[in-house]
Amino acid sequence: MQNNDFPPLRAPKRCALAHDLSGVGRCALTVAIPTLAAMGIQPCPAPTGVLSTHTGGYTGMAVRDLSDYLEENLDHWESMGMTFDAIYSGYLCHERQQAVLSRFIERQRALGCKLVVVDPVLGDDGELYQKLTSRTVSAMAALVREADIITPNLTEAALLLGIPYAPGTPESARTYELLAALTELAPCVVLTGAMGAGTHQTLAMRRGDVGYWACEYRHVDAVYPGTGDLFTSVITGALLNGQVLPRALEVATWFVGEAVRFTRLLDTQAREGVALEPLLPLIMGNWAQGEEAMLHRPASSPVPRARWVPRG
Ligand code: PXL
Repeated sequence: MQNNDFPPLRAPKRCALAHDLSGVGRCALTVAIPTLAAMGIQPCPAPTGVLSTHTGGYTGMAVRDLSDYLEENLDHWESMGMTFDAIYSGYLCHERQQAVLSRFIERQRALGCKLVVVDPVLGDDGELYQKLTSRTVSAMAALVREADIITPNLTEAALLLGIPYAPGTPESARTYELLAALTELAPCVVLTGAMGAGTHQTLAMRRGDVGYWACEYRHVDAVYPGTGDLFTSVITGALLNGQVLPRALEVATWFVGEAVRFTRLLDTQAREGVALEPLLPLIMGNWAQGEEAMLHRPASSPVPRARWVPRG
């Protein structure tokens, strides 16, 4: 390799990852680690638990809650003076992990950590994931208050706000109200799975905004677990690479769409998640930290553009 083939000589940014390690059924760490690494970020996993499979669409899985280990892991990092550019959390194996993570976030912020992403992994389609309880919901409702960005789906948004689940988000006045309520929990909200008449959208709003960003995507009639983890991983990687929020929204929406469409063609079991591995080159090579540098290769589908929807 010639010297000038190297990327710019700077150490990769570090992201602490508090998610479970599920061996089969791509989600959590098995999605976040490769995605962030492909985006030029160093993933530092602090597992919340280990499972033989994720809990959606499988039964009888082997599970170990790693709450004690998680605390030791984070304490060890801190005793070495480790600092992180970002902290990104997802699935909690026990509600007591909230206090452990909140303390870690607080101490890392004091050391200069500028980005805390909490994906409040709780459920989908109006249902809590199996094994989670109302105590997990309360713990997550506390943890999101430590975040800079939260990325709920509509089910998780309803659970966090304690309101009934309403599939779809029809007209913009209600969407605005829902996003504004979520920005009272965290300064920035990215909402997935919004549906209106015939359109599917991801949405983003910052606290105090008088509108929100909406990014439309082509619906595919297939549901894969772990797409929320993939989406938030790309959002996190894009923000760490210097992208602005609407661009991060566009790239994450596009990449998840590509993964879903590709996987659909393979005819694999939905519960195995999206076949992410062959698609990683699509988000590689963005070390140049520029708007368009994100997309190393021509996209097979165009990257959607986010639209600003002013308050109605
Ligand atoms: O993708 C979210 C997720 C993460 N981790 C575990 C899960 C799920 C969703 O079902 O079961 C263990």
